[in-house]
This record gives sequence, C-alpha cells and structure tokens, in this order.
Amino acid sequence: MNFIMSSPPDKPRVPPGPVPDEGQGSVVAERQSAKTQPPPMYQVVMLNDDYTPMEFVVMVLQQFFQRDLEAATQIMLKIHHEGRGVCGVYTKDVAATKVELVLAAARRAGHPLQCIMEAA
Ligand code: TYC
Repeated sequence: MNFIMSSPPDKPRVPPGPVPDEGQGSVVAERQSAKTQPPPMYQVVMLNDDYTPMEFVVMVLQQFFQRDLEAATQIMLKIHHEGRGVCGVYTKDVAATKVELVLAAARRAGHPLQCIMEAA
C-alpha cells in the first residue's frame, strides 16, 4: 500500500522555559513586563458664539453625541453661559471624526459653530 503524506508532521512542542545555548549555559527569553495601556482620551469641546441658534446646537448634540433632549439642552445652556462645554470623551480618531462632522454640519447650515478636541 502507498501512503502519501500531504503535510509535514507536527513539530514537537517545546515547553516554555530556558532556551538551550549550545552548551554555554542557557538563555532566558525576557518576560514582557509592561501591561497594555488604555488609549489616551480626548474631549470634544463646543464653543459659544452669538449667532448659532440654540436649537441647532441641541440637534447637533443629539445627533452626533447621542444625548437625549434633556441632556443636550443642559449642555447647550452650559456652553451658552460659560463659553464652552464638553460634548463627550473619546479615543483620538473618534473625537477627530466628531469634530469634523459637527463642523461640516454647521458649515452646511451656515452657522459659525466651533468645535475642538483636547486631551482629556
Ligand atoms: N449663544 C447662542 C445663542 O444665543 C447659542 C449657542 C449655544 C451657540 C452653544 C453655540 O456652542 C453654542 N443663539
């Protein structure tokens, strides 16, 4: 009978531990000691101006920051009274995308609304 081997046999499994070093003692693979760090976070901050309608800001907060009407109104009023307010905190790419979406929506509607991101 003719047996054809379709793939090489499994390599023998070597248990973890010291790596033999040709009779020179042994080499120990360095252990990874640093744990994975959480990604740096960025807050998206909206700025007040005298021209953007309050309703538009509330709509933006609902549409792009998943706020309900109540929360969106509170954030809008805080911006209106204090000059700026945090819309949300995100990873870098997500924060940058939200800023772009807000600015594009404001531009399209003809409002001067400004939005920035900063390290949280
Ligand atoms: N100050 C604006 C007004 O009185 C309202 C406003 C709120 C504008 C928040 C921008 O980020 C803003 N119409």
